Amino acid sequence: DTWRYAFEEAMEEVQGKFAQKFKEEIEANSDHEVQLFPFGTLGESADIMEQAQSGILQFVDQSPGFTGALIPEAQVFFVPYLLPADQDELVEFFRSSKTIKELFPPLYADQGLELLTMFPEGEVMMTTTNEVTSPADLNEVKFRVMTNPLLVEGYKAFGATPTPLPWGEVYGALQTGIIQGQENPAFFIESTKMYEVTDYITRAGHNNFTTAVMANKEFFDGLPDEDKQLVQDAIAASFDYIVDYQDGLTETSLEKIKEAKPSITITNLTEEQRQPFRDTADDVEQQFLEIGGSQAQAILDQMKADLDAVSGGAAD
Ligand code: 6CS
Repeated sequence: DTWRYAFEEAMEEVQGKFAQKFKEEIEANSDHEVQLFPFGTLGESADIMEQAQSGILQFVDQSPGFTGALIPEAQVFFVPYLLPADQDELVEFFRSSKTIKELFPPLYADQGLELLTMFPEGEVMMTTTNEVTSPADLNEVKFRVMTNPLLVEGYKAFGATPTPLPWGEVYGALQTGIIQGQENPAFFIESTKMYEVTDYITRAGHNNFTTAVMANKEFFDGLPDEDKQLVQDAIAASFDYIVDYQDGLTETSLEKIKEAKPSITITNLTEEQRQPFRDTADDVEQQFLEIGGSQAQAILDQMKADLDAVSGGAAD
């Protein structure tokens, strides 16, 4: 039989690399086949999510940036400066997090989804048509965000005018001047040529891009135990693979961008310049508690406990 798996990126981008590894593992260890559907083949992120919920797809990769509209608790990933900047700590968090392994699965199950894993895709950077070194520079900047209410609040707090859009509309909207900024990890800015339609890349260190892989729950529940194990083993192997794959990816992607567009300005904000962005975190966290669903407080508390555990208790 054939299992259908759709994701939000191209075949050679991070989600595509993960999916290719998953396919390879499943096909090497069973008679199942996995058919991959990269971005654009079945629609936008919201479309592939619907298809996975209805069982047309068996697997889907959708990022909390979009899932937050469906599962409000998933918006926790948009409290700025919550995830650690240190890569080892970050990976350890994703490996060990009780929030991800125990608290989120029932919330995804309520939406007909078996949450299989979450993994990081890299430090998020702003790309804009004007230079940004402070929240004042974002004043009047129409800034594209994924369709997630807390991201809207976060960019309001950063001083911008947030504009939620599906991914497919972003390049054109920048090109025609409908928006003047967006955020994404460096590999994605490079592969999707965002640098062609913006002139400044700003690193405020406010977040890392989180994504999630899920199965249709009815499909997964109906699998024999050995196939459930097969899927879980393939996911674990793909997680290890994608962490290794991303080693050094941010820096090589920034180098490629500089080569393709020597006039680009890449600014890594100093701690002092980051402070006013950082100062918004408490308010955004407060808003998460208001709009993050009935489990918001429990999710936030557990997330902080998980983060404390990987930072040796130093984080707040
Ligand atoms: O910004 C977005 O919408 C997209 N960014 C990434 C890194 N992956 C998929 C998502 O659709």
